[in-house]
Amino acid sequence: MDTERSRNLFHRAQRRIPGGVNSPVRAFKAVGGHPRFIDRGEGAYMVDVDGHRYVDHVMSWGALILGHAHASVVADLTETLRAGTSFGAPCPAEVELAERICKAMPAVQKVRMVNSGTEAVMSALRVARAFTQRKKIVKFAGCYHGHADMLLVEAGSGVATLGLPDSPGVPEATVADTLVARYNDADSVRSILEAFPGEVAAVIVEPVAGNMGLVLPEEGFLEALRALTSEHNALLVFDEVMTGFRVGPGGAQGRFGITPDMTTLGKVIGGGLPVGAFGGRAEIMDLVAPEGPVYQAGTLSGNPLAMQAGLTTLRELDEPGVWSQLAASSEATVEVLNNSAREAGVPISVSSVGAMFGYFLTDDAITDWDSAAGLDRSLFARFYQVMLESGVYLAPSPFESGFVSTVHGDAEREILGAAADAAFQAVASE
Ligand code: KE4
Repeated sequence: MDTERSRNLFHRAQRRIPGGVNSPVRAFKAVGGHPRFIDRGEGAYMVDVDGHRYVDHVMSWGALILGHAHASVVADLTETLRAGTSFGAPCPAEVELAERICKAMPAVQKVRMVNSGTEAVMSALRVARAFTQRKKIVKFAGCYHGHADMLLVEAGSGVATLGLPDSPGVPEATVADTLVARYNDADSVRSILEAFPGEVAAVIVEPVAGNMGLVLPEEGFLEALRALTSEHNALLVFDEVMTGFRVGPGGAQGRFGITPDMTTLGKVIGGGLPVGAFGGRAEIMDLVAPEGPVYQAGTLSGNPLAMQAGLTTLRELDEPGVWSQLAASSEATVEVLNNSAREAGVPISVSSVGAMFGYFLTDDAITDWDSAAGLDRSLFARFYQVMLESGVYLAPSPFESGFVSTVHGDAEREILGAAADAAFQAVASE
């Protein structure tokens, strides 16, 4: 596959951008070779600058649930753009999007828009600390909640991909109040809460973990977190940046019937434009300035373009049958991977939930970071490269999830199947 233009662009980029990318996981460090520079997205596809077309299962890390350049999103954004890009003042779309989010997730009585998931999480935890007047935060090894200092502790996603234990530049004092539990192990949370009575402000969790590969919550795990946090007067924060409007119309909280105290969102609610949001019970959110004393602000928060892209996306998701179609699509996608790997004799375990899916190239059960960390990274890299050469663009890390959109269909699964056959045969024959 001739990728000269991408290679040259990457060489140029590395002179002026750290690692040649604006977000580490894109650099292909975990899979070798060089990233593909993308010229355009078309529905379920991306086309790189060398003209190669790929079925895209990254979809801007989950944001593009309608696929690339969806006609309605482009049309509505174009119209919005003609009225300007940003006002630095309230606009009607912010109100409508807030109302939509609160209707979809009744646990969110009030919501504040921000510009990234990181910003949403750091803001939510500031409010949680203010509301409880406590300092400690519990997170789970392998979960990723953005790059705010206090959360760069045993994080998943790009931190895990690069094998970074944590990050230089984060003062000890900043993470001294961040405690780490084990995903799918409620006892590890109970132990922390009992060891620090009255000190834990919040337990933050990815209700479906998407940043150590896709790891589903085991039966009773989320319910146990709800009970434990209530018992200890700590807030339960669902980080739904990835799962919100991805695993179902009410997010993971709707799917699993759990009422968190706070929720963070991103990705889908911005339709591919920069966005994040944090929300929760009104009594908690009324602490946020200017209603209350907890300061949080943002120049472009709630800007008309991101709000419109999010609104149009959520409106399209209201179409009858969309969610069952999305679930069927991700189930069919992992069935293709599973069948192809089995045919080649390559171990694989697959899962899907709503419009997201995961696969691990092992028969071992992956239930937490300890089990995910042992994955064979070189096997993944070899598999990845053949998939890419065969026209399928997957997340370039075993510690990520896969995403489908409303425009992934049989034709795309045909391409996926052919690519998977080539990739699994290749790794099996080594
Ligand atoms: P951003 O700051 O990247 O918008 O969101 C941070 C974040 C927070 N919470 C969860 C559950 C997330 O998955 C993320 C970001 N997801 C990664 C993909 N695993 C973003 C991709 C990247 O870092 O380039």
